[in-house]
Amino acid sequence: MKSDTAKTAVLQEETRIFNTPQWIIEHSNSYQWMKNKGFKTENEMRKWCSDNYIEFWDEMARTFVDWFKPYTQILDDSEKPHYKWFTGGKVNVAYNAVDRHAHSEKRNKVAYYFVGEPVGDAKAITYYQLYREVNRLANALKSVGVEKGDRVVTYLPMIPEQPITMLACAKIGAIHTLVFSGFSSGGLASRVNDAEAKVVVTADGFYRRGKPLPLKPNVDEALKNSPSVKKVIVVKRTGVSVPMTEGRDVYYDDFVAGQSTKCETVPLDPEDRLFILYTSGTTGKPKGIEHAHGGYAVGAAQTTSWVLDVHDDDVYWCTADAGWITGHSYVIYGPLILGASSILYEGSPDFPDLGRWWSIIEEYGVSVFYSAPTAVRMFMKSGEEFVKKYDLSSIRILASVGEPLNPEAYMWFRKNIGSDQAPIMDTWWQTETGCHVVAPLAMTPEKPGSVCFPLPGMNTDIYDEDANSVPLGYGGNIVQTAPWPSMLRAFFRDEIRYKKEYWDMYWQVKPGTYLAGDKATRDKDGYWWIQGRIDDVLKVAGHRISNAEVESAAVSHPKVAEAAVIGEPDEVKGEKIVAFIILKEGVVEEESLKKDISTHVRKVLGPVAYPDKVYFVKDVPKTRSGKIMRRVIKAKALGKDTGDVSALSNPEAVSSIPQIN
Ligand code: 6R9
Repeated sequence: MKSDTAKTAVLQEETRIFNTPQWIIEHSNSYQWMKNKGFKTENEMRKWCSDNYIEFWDEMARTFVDWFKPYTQILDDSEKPHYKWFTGGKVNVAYNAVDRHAHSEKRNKVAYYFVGEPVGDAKAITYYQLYREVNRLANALKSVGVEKGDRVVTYLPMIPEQPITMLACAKIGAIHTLVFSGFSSGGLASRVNDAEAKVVVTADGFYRRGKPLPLKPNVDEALKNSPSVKKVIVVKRTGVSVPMTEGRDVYYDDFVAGQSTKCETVPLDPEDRLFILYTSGTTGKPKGIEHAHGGYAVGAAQTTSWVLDVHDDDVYWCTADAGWITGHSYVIYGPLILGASSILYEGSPDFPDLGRWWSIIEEYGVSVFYSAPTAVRMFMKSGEEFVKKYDLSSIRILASVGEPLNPEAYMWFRKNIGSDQAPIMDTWWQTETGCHVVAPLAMTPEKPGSVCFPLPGMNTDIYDEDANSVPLGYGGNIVQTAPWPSMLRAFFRDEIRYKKEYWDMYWQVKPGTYLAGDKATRDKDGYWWIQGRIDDVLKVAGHRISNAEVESAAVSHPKVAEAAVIGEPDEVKGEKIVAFIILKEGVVEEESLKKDISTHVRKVLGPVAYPDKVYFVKDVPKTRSGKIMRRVIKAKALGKDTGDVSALSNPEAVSSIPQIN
């Protein structure tokens, strides 16, 4: 293997540090654990937990999860790269998320405050009510022949039937596969067919920006060639009339009518699959990532407690759609396993106006709020007017996921939503990792834009191409050097790709090293900075430059709301930096401003990062979870085929990207 001479260097050192107020630190779950164990410093604790990860995860597995039968082995690594956790035990995530609370003093505690998009359409669902609904649906699914290991696809908006369906599947050992309700029929069809789903659960329609939109017709279109599907269950959400196929389609209310509110929860092997979640690869068909009941439950619950610091008396809100891994781990399983009260919001952040989210925080007294950089930048773009109208003083902890939270966005989020005191948990992780991997804890002094350090129990490192850990001040590939409980178990029916994508890279040198597919650097203090996907990294005049860093520098220009950066092939420099810029509201597009933005980036990062070309655009293509699709932008800008765009939330944005060559 060729040695990696062109390591990514840190171009800009962040000097600002924010310390969390002492009362928030002392109140935090991770700090209390640290004190009980007698660790003196955060570093000492993080290091001990990762060095002794098997002992650590054993304690976490016993703390956060109830086992029908105790496991006899914590980790079985005899079949790398397929690891097994908690072998010999029996478990079910649905028991942990619902049954046990419904039979404890929490039975009348609110599990979800459902907030529909139409203002005033809201209801609270207690753990006991959730338990009864899950049981009814589980019985109904059994009645149509759904068995352990069968796949059930949901194609639903963010309504209570979403978690109910997931939990009903888990309860009987069926495997759920969520497909974003924003996906087209083509995206749905490929997932239904790859998973060979027996049942699809959907809704007649959903509300988006005040309008009821139909959903069921997409399902009919998608299922034209899906022989595996025997039943389609349709939740009445908007009441629009939809075609129903005789014998196949049934309304949800009719489906569960008359079913018992009691249903046995099946004790499962911890490795039995809980879900398959498809993530879009850069090429080819989407990858079906498999997660297992036991380890996933431990990782999701432990990080909801330690990183998001959710307590029993919190009202917690993660704005992610359930169809994204963030929704699985931090809207559904993590908070439910802890027995927390969460908000489940159906609609968009800007309906009826940009104050909707803030009004919900005020009304319900939300204390832990988990969102994404794309949302923060959207609010930044339109100013503080709507934020100022609401009392957000209930917020104690903020968190972010999905893309780098640019320092500028960090500052805005902290000041305007966090009352200038709440720490921001910028959490780096993936569908594949199942739970947070690199993130601050409440006690961590934060640098804006940094995801801080690998979490306790994680063995995360940055390698060069020869599997050497890079020194401070340099960057390389993010790797996991040891397994962790909530790790992916396999690709659904694609062993070759599973090995190729994650394990082959370092197999010869260090077998069992997981390649995450992202680049990161560590600064001189050891703080981690995510540089973006390996494929998105720019190579300018021999220097590797992260798109994330250039984008953050552009966003720190006072007139810029959002930036997407790509490389254009250049005979001299290898690549030229091209920036697509969304300006803040009210800013006039002037030629001179383009130069001004490039000069600003040069001032922040140095001459090598100078954007040669700047274009103003109205929007950039993004995934449903708010990730900028640089692959698509680059293809469009260079006049190439944009490939599969089924995962985009705003396909129309593609046409606003100009061809540049
Ligand atoms: C949870 C999730 C994973 C990819 C990941 C990385 C990017 C996620 C990030 C982040 C910078 C963060 N990513 N969190 N980049 N800072 N805090 O997003 O899962 O949809 O599978 O995407 O998202 O590139 O590799 P998933």
